[in-house]
Amino acid sequence: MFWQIKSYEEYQNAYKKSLSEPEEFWGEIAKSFQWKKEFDSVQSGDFKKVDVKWFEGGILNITENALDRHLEKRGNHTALIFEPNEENSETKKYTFQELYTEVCKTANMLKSSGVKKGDRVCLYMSMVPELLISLLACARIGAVHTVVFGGFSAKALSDRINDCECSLLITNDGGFRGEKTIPLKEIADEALKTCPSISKVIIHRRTYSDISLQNGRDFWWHDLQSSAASECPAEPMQSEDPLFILYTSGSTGKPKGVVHTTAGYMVWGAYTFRNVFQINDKSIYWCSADIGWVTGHTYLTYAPLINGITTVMFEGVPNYPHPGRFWNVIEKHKVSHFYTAPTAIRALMGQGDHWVERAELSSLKVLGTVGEPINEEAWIWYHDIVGRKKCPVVDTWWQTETGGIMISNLAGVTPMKPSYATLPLPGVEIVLKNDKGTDLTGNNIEGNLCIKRSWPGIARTVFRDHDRFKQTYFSTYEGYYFTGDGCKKDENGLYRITGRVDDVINVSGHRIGTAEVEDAIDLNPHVIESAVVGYPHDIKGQGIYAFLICDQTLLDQEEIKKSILKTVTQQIGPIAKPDKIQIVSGLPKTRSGKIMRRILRKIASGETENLGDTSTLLDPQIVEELKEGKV
Ligand code: 7RM
Repeated sequence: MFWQIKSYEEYQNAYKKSLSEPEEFWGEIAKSFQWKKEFDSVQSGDFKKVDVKWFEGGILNITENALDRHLEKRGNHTALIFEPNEENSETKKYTFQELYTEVCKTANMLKSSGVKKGDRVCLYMSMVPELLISLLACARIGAVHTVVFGGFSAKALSDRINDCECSLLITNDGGFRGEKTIPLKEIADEALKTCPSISKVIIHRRTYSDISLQNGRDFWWHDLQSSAASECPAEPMQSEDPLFILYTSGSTGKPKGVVHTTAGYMVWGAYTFRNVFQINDKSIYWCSADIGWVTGHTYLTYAPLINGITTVMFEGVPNYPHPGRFWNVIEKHKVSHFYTAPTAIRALMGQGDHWVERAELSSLKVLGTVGEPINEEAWIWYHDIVGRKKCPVVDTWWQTETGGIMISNLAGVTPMKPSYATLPLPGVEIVLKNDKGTDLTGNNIEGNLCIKRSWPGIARTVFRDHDRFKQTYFSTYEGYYFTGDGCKKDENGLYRITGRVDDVINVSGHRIGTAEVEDAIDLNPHVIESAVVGYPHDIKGQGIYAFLICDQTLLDQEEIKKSILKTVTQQIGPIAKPDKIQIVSGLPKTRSGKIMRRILRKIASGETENLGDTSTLLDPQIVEELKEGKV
């Protein structure tokens, strides 16, 4: 592809041009994709009005770019390799031609189930090929997919379905995840008790678990899909038609339904993928993320297929049936490009080098990380032990809202530095600001990470709540997209993301809002008040620490704690369970009643000195109790 950057100099030129002549720069790149009708204008709108549009006037379908476009020359090339949970059961492979047929059949199944362009379809599934196929099938007919991670609870699922009024749900009977079987259909049944918009459920059979089917509502995938026609014309979509909604947590309120549109997302994902990973036609690429998160959307599903390369999908978990599983998968499928999260790297690092060393990993060319800051020790282990010092490591910073990678080195092309995401991609104009909103300039600075201009992949809105979109991302610093992350710039101008500066906790690369966890905990009848903060955790990056004021009806603290964990699991899911719970008699509040989270964060981190100014507290004594408190 002419837009693949091959040297540091080319990177510098591309970066400069992307800012000085953005229309020409992105216009040329976008033309290399397949359009039913080419766009009339490249970009309009800005971050003041928050009305960004890309490639207006264009008509396309993203699945024609991911599938049809490759059929003639690469129809027999492997598009998807599925590696099941059980190490010894059979892997499944799909060529581009086979994947195309499956997507068309599934699209026809959705159509005959009544799904129309613009309808929202919820996917609550485990990591099986049919999940990836379902995403593409929705896109094929212009339905908007909204994937809910299979680890979320019935309540979390129904909240999401109701927020965007999905008409159809696709799920599995159950999902395999390591030693566990997740009863997806059972959880979905519970959720659907409060989801009036859902009129049909399609169940893909995976675990053969015993489930009940509701007459007239529930249908088996294999009954409907096998008889569907194997050609399905791709729905003509406007560039700015919505492609998907994905819920993500912020510092306040319920998770937001982030909306991505078609053309800009496609161009951004494909462009960043090829350049960051430096793939070629023979690349075999494995992204270990679950499709329930944005990484699984952009870099497991869309970007690799649009680039016509093989994507590997793994159903299981890193340590099942043993801590060498990841490395065995790489060996088995001759993976050349591997993309995972720091939390997995840290967990596997702790299992000892022999698990890595006994696998034959010579196929590896590039290693990537995403989701949270990677500490230097984990970076070096990944580079030296997994990559045998031969593979560049790309540390890719981005967010659900950015659609694709924003800051990263380009593998083997631009400089790398342990724990640094390094340099912005073309089109990404970074500004670091202090809390007062002043731009910080030069090198050796640290501030709040903002982006000054729009790029093709940015989310366009929060579903049916554009004000919240504006408020959340564009009101802290007017005219700028504020990421919620802190960032350092070193003496050479390389960027290092330091973590969230808002009330979002990053647990194993999963974003969890403290307010969301507090709201869940507060539903427990024993709880009077709660405050939740993050604290450093060796494996997860951050852990969840809850301070609770409880009533006196349950005297056994262990009972209370158990009950809290149950409440959180019911309201959100096991991923939001606090790692530590401290029951307290009061919280550090100012006279105006605001909880001083700064103090709680320090106490949760085990920092009991230098708590800063506590004189404004209503009851400074409480700090002493918290410091001494038992967890
Ligand atoms: C892709 C994804 C976004 C948040 C983001 C950061 C953190 C992601 C990195 C990172 C340091 C990285 N989307 N984050 N990548 N921090 N270095 N390379 O994770 O919406 O789920 O999370 O994740 O705090 O704001 S996300």
